[in-house]
Amino acid sequence: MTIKQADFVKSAVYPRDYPPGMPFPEFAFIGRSNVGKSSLINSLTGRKKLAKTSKTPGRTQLINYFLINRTFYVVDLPGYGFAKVSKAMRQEWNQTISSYLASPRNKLVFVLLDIRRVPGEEDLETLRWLAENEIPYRVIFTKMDKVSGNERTKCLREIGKKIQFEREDVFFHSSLTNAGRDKILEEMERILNNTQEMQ
Ligand SMILES: Nc1nc2c(ncn2[C@@H]2O[C@H](COP(=O)(O)OP(=O)(O)O)[C@@H](O)[C@H]2O)c(=O)[nH]1
Ligand SMILES: [Mg+2]
Repeated sequence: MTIKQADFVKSAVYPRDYPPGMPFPEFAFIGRSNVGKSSLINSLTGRKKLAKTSKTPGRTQLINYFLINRTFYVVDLPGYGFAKVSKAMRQEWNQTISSYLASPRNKLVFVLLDIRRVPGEEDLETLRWLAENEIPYRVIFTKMDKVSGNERTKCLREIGKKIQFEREDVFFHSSLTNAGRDKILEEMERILNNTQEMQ
């Protein structure tokens, strides 16, 4: 799939603010703050500044909707797990994320995990929640350029102690080199051609 057009649609917090779901299906990107969600969206769309990236974690508090090729949405969700915000603020973000996940949208969720980190409680909760609620999802390991082949194996072994996954069901990506991008785009295209695989 080639992405020819990518346009920012709107930011939202509450389901009533989401753009109309029909007739567009959507791919949502979720993960801890700083895992590389916005960079991945930019890499996939080939647009360097579509989604705002940041060295300072915890910047995106809103759900950002982008319309791709006028046929589907890409959704940049607020990052979870950022320690340096107040408890009240964190609860508000978690509420924003869980309302989104529970909303009856035609969606598939990409869960992003940093290849170098053992998944945290919030990652595990997200994965459990998606499985329990039968929301289709895929895992993408980010920042692959930061590990060598050996380190990658080691990291995957550690991660494998926390979450169960088949090697065929996960994706690997680097926003620096764009490695892994085409596999993810192929999967998105495949799913768009079988939208019954989405929730
Ligand atoms: N080396 C490397 N750095 C990355 C990669 N993806 C993101 N980053 C960096 O990680 C930081 C957070 O990225 P961002 O996309 O804003 O994360 P978000 O908070 O999940 O949206 C930024 O400094 C990015 O440049 C990657 O694949 N490789
Ligand atoms: Mg972001």
